[in-house]
Amino acid sequence: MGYARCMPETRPPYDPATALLVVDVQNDFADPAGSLSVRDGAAVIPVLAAEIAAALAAGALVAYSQDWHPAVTPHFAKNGGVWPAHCVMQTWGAELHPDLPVTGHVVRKGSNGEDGYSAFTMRDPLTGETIETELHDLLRRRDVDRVVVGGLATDYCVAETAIDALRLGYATILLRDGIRAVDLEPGDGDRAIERMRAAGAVIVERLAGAGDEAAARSPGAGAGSSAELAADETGEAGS
Ligand code: VGL
Ligand code: ZN
Repeated sequence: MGYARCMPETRPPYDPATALLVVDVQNDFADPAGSLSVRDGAAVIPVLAAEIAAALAAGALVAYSQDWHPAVTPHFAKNGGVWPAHCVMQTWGAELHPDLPVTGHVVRKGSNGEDGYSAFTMRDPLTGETIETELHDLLRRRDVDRVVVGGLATDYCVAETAIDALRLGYATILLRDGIRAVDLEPGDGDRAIERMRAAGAVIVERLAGAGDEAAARSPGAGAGSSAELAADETGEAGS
């Protein structure tokens, strides 16, 4: 999908038909003391805070996902799954990080023992059945046709959310500065970004705060105006 098709120059980065999806910015992933802490995970918070402010200012919807597991679930290694216990409902680890501004709907996933990687769908690990969360309905009711995705972790919940969004027909923009990877195997995060790109996601550094903070931190790497972004990304998206 070409950038021009999903974001014509006449369309601003955020508008009322766009939703910013903030994936799993929870203590267990974002805090170094969390049980499944993602290296540098808290670095997504200021980036996403700026995106949230820009989205709200433009009348875009902001929705948050929250991994929300029972204490015993086939998702956890001790119960036959693959992960250390994390984001157990009603515990500190499951709380959204205290520095994250939360203004919008929170979608919880995994509470009935599902593997809830995507904010849109959960998979019952025993039956293999796919179960929808309320997110697609929520976006449809608001006539959202485009989503912007950031959060944790690049190689699991962010990737599954972005790929589900594309499958459901949403133009999908990934905020590369607003994601971090678990990297169980080195390179997993980069491979996940390539999977999202191949599925049709448009990859940008960020949409908000570009040209000031971003440019100051890494000269030349910060995204410029949205027109400049459009030019960059038309080539990068490869259509
Ligand atoms: C996640 C592993 C297990 C994530 C959730 O939020 O990326 N990763 N559960
Ligand atoms: Zn989980």
